[in-house]
Amino acid sequence: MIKRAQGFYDTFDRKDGSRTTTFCAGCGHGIIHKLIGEAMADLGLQNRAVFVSPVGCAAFCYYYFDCGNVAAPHGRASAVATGLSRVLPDKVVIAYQGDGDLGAIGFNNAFQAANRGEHFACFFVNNSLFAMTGGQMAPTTLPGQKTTTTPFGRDVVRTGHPLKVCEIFSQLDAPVFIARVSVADTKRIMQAKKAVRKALEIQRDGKGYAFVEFLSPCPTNWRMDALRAADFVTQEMEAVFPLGTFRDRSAEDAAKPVPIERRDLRALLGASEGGVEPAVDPSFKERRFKFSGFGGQGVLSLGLVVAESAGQAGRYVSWFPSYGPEQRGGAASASVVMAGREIGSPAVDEPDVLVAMNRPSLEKFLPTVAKGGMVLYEASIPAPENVPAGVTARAFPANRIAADSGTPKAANTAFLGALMELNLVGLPEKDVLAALDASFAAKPALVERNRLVYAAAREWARANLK
Ligand SMILES: Cc1ncc(C[n+]2csc(CCOP(=O)(O)OP(=O)(O)O)c2C)c(N)n1
Ligand code: SF4
Repeated sequence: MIKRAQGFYDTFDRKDGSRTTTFCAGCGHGIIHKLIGEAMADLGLQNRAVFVSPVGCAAFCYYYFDCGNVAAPHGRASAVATGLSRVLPDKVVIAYQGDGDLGAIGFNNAFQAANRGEHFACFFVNNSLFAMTGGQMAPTTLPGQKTTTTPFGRDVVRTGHPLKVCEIFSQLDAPVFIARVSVADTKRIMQAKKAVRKALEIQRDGKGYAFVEFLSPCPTNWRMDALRAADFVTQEMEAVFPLGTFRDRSAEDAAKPVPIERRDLRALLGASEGGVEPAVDPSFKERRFKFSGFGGQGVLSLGLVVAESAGQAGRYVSWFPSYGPEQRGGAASASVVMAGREIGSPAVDEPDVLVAMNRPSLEKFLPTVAKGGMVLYEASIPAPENVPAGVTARAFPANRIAADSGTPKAANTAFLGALMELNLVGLPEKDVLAALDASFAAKPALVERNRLVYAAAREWARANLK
């Protein structure tokens, strides 16, 4: 009886309720999955393994492999594996990619990861075409091979020659192991099994990058039965893609450190010098702000001042800017979240407080404001007609106050004064003013001028908005 590989789940329960595998009869993916599952379990790596699925016929690896699983966008499994292995250096990371996925859309990031010698095993399944999408030509399609996009056979003059990934990667210094194997028959599967184990042992031992290419049948898109497809691999594919071990330094190489030094995030962000550690405070209600306008109005800086103040006050805080490629003149916004515990996402889809410094941003973000929320908009913008129920919208003449105070460009600081007067920031004024002053560290002449704008704005808000 054929046994289920140890590294697999007991049953392959799919979202639609079915339990069959996703592969056609005679497909190489199932065999390759089994080799990886067995090796992962035999080497005792299941609890350490994180598997990165590609897009393609093997997109559903996470239905089969009983280990950590992540799905990558098309062509990006090597990039995702790079990130995972760098932040989780104790894990064994496995990227699995088809020849369309790795050889076409994802070639550069796979190549660069190999060149950097990232710490993961890359299993590359070459079935000579894009199978999942119906059998189009891939970079690996053989000369003369018929596919749905080369119905008269691949013409190398028009479409290039088959991409020999093992040979190309062999030009790189960093990879520890590079091999091409086949799953067309039992003898070859046994060779493939050894290569899979070697690649995973290299990960277990922290030695670096390992790459295994599998020549793999796709009877469905080749329009062949399983036996003829296996023959096509051994006779046609092997003639173009010779099997063999292109590099094996696994015995000589020692374990290497992951390529990045691990650093504390706060230190990386420069918060360690004189910074305040955020404190968990369940009583602090999370506040979400959106500061919006066009580039040049200082909306990003306004968000940054509020975020810095929150940091100084010991809150958890995130600042998330968004602006167009032109930076100046285009739409710009900054999302700020402040909380009494770690923040899950810096995105603010439903702000509690919206500051809108121009009309397009008021029109764009007004409908998103949370019930009970407050909108402050520049008073020269026509009053909005569709203020959502439960939301308060107040006009505030920030431009005029800034101009009357002698610094027309400081309308953003005027908004800060109004927010403080209306108690919408929820932070001690000393922290807010310290952050405001610090934002002009490079232009000290502006410190006092912005203080004037801030004070005038508070006064106006006290008299007119309360
Ligand atoms: C960004 C993006 N572009 C295109 C596609 C469509 N697409 C899905 S699978 C695939 C090719 C998969 O071929 P391959 O990597 O060789 O895997 P196989 O299906 O042969 O196992 C393509 C182009 C997609 N899902 N995402
Ligand atoms: S289409 Fe080809 S690669 Fe995809 S599951 Fe079927 S046989 Fe396998």
